[in-house]
Amino acid sequence: MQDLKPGEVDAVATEIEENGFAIIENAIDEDFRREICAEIERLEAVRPGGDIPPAPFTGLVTRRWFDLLNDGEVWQRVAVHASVLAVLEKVLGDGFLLSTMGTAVVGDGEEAQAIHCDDQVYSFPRPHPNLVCNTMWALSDFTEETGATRLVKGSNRFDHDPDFTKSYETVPLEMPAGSIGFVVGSCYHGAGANSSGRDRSALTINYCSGSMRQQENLMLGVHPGRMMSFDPILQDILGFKICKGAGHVFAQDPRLEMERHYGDLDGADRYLDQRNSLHAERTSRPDQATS
Ligand SMILES: O=C(O)CCC(=O)C(=O)O
Repeated sequence: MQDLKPGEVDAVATEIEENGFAIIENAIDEDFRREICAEIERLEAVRPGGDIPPAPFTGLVTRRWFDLLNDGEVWQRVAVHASVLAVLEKVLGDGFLLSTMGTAVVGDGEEAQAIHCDDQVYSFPRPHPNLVCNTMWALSDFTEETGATRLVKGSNRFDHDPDFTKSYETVPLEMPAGSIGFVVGSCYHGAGANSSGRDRSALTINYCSGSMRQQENLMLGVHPGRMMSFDPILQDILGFKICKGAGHVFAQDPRLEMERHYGDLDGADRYLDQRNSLHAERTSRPDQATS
């Protein structure tokens, strides 16, 4: 798709502020969508079943792969989708960060996830400024039947976090494959139940304000030499851009020292050769060891 124009970016950001969520249709070009789906198939082959064991909150038949910046190059492009970043700048302010990237491939028969907020991890009293904004990438159609994300409209303005034991009146984030949905961190939501007989294939690419700690330890999980090979925009949102004085090395852009420190490395990380073979140990799935 064409990047959103400034007026369109403002309209999406306003809708997020009003309702807690918004959708951009046709945000993922068909070739890009297929490339991401092929990469998910590759992950299924090398780390079967996802990177975390089945659990009630994250799903019993939902496959979630993480640490994606150590996988195919396509994830580096997913993280910096131009229209997404333009909207996030309005929602989270200058200096926002990539917080965590994961897949959310909800399998047939999955029950609805508990209603929660993505910024609950920070335990800030509400109301508070926007701390988090999640983006849901629909790689297949999001319908009630496939398990479209359920949302409580306007809950981003509530003065308390949701109670996991309660049920809420929700609306489904229905959108065709190729769309991206934004869900601000204070909006009550959860993945829907999937009774469609097929997967609901999606990504959750989550961003936070520059003053918050990232949920995934991206700065430690990726080899510094590899990070130095990334697009500067991706480096910025990993935490290399100074945000209101925070994040410096010698009071300068940290990339200056990173270049001196790691610049002679070619970005190769020998650990990556054995990373997939540790999958069974990480997920306690000894029957699924791969090489
Ligand atoms: O997959 C979805 O629809 C929502 C995912 C979500 O809210 C979560 O995993 O925290």
